[in-house]
Amino acid sequence: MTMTDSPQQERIIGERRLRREDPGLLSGENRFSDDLVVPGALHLVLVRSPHAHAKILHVDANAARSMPGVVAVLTGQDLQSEWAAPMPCAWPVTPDMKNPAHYPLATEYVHYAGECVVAVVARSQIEAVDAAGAVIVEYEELTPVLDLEDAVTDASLAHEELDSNASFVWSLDPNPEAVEAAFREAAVTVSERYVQQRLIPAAMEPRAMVVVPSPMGGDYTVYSATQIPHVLRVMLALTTGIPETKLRVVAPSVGGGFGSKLDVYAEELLCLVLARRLRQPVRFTEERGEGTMATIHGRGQVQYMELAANADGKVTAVRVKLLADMGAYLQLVTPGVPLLGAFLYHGVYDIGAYSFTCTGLFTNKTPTDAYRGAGRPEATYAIERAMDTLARKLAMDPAEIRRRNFIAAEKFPYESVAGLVFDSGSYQENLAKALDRAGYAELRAEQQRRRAAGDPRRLGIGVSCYVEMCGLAPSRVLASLNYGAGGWEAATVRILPTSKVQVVTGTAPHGQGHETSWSMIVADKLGISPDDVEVLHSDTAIAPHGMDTYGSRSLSVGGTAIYLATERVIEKALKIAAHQMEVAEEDLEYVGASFRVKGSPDQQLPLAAIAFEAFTAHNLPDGVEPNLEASISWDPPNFTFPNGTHIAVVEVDEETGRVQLERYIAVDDCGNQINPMIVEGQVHGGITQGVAQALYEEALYDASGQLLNASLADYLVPSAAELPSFELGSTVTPSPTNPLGVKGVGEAGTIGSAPAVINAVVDALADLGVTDCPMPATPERVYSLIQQATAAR
Ligand code: MCN
Repeated sequence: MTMTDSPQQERIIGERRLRREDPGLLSGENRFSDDLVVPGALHLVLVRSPHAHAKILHVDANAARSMPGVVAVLTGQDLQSEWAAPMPCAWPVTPDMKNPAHYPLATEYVHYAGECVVAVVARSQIEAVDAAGAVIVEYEELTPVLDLEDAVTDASLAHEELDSNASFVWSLDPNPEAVEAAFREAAVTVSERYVQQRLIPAAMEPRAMVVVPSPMGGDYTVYSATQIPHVLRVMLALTTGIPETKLRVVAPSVGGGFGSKLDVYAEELLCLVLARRLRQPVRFTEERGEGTMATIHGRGQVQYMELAANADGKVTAVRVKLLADMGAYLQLVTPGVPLLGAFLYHGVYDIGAYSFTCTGLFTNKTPTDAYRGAGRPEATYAIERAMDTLARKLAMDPAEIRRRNFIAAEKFPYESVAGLVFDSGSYQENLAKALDRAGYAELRAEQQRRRAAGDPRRLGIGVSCYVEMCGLAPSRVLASLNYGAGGWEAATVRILPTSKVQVVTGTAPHGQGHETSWSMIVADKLGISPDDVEVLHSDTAIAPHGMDTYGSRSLSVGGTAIYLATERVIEKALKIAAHQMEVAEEDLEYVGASFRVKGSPDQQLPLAAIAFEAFTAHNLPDGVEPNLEASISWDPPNFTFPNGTHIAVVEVDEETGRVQLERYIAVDDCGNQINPMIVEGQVHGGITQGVAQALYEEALYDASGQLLNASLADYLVPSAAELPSFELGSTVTPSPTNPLGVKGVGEAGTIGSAPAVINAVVDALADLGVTDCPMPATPERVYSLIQQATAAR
């Protein structure tokens, strides 16, 4: 049976249903990790390194130990025997990748400002904070490695035991001769350098956790604001030596993550081993300023991007060299982040020759890791900015140069030069719809009018077309990339005796509305109300199998697993119905939550009756087990490839350098949509994060490696007030990768938006001779670009 087998049934998939999660989240009724009341819980506070790079000479904890309420003050040395293994990096991208041992507390050296050095445990938070202030650590300061390009050749080393700052070099160079030939024969080439500044994730809920040991010891419940309860359980077991069966991980309500909670953090490990050692619950909640240094950072790359093209604008080759800032240590998937973009630097264009090399480098800064889009916003930025440069060199309209290079709709499934198979898409249609929605011709006319009139409010129009790979799956492909886990997802669907339905999913939502979406998938298939479907998740005791939520995988992998499990439940119910009605299975059809005899709609048996029969098991056919339940683990055959066109319209004030985002148009193709309202919400949030990178956000360090904007008063996270209403549209090319025909959407907005905005800023100033604008396009930066361009004329 497929979705199209039951046309008479009322469709729930595709409805704009309000998220059932929101009342609890918005009213304060839901409980987040820090809200959990755990009697007797001790409080962990960390003494962190004030230096970017230093040797620890001496720790004096005597005064702190004797302070009121203090239970323990422990150094890295004190806790070293607790660890079965160092902190995990699950993505060793090359066999010779350098990965300096990383323990939750530093022992000999510190490698970034904010690294944990001493754990202070006290009966109250305030007592722990006071005692932490009394710990004296003597350091010998060492030269920090801070600049990514300098790190390549720098005599200083971020890690004293390594012989260079490189962690790995990873290449994808399927046909070097073809690339050489294309550049040799090119009529025009583009050679650009782009900087992906470091970004600080700013989820509404900071990281928080509490570990509760069983009264007799030996079993532990770990509550954490994490995106990955399942992966975390495995990693906690491997790192502490506690058997996995003795660990239950629960992610209560989680207030956003954007990739930053896809990690195994020192504080999670510390709370667990301290609970084991002290036989009491231990909790930790980070302060916002602490989080800006101790939670991973995003991006942090320098990109050298080259295009070869012929005279009519057809791109013949793309060559990329990337420097990727790992920060001080490799966190869970740090080295893999650039690889997630490695296959996509030719974007939506049909290109014959491709070369990509990435060097991962250590610096003495906060470790980087996955941040919304992870590798794909960076790739899209590079190709989309370079395409605009090419258009300018050829005096061609940016939309026209894209049209000439798109992968044609009839070429799907399309085997890319980088070795991927793009599932489906209609890139021309995305562009046409977005241009139409924007009123592109009128915008260009208005731009000319303002230029001719010498209007200081310059208009800029930026186009960006993207494709991404998400739904991180086929486990075999992940194996070929050396990724340390599979890409499947698990689901159980069970119909209870009273015909209410329980869904157990391995996904771990933290703002994506899975309870709503998953209930819609099941309700649509069963012909019941979504209100009768309960969705259970994020607790390894309830959902023991799962690969969690990241990489816009949850719907295309986890949602599909639920769809397939529901199908299996119906298949079992069909057997029972046929037996009860004394007809052949082939003579029955499933419509409106009932099995009915084909051609005799009056002869029917409701699913509710079968659910009760399956429970009493009084009259089941031979060989059919009691209960209506099915569990599956689904491993998709391919990634999904969402795509789209985004257009930003900005006004740049020539007199102040201020950039105002006037309009934002996005046409996205995420295949069939389960809930268009959730899709739009995801796109809104995603666009906002990309606009934030383009215009506002950047982690700034001083020459000694101190983070200068470590508070939300200094680090500019935009609010609704900075943004226009987004104008959204969609194209639907169902993905053949899964039976729902869906592709992910959780990161799409972030991937398309930063290049659209910067292309618009550069477009506004292009007639002055401006060809690039580094991110973020702050008024100061834009103003000085205008001054330099004007002076050079
Ligand atoms: N959806 C749909 N139809 C589609 C595609 C998606 O109805 N064709 C719905 C899904 O059913 C789901 C939601 O959109 O309810 C997102 O689905 P999906 O694209 O599969 O992404 P994930 O659920 O795997 O979410 C991960 C993604 C990532 S990688 C980041 S980062 C991110 C994001 O989601 N972080 C978020 N969105 C976020 N939203 C919030 N509020 N907070 C975060 O931290």
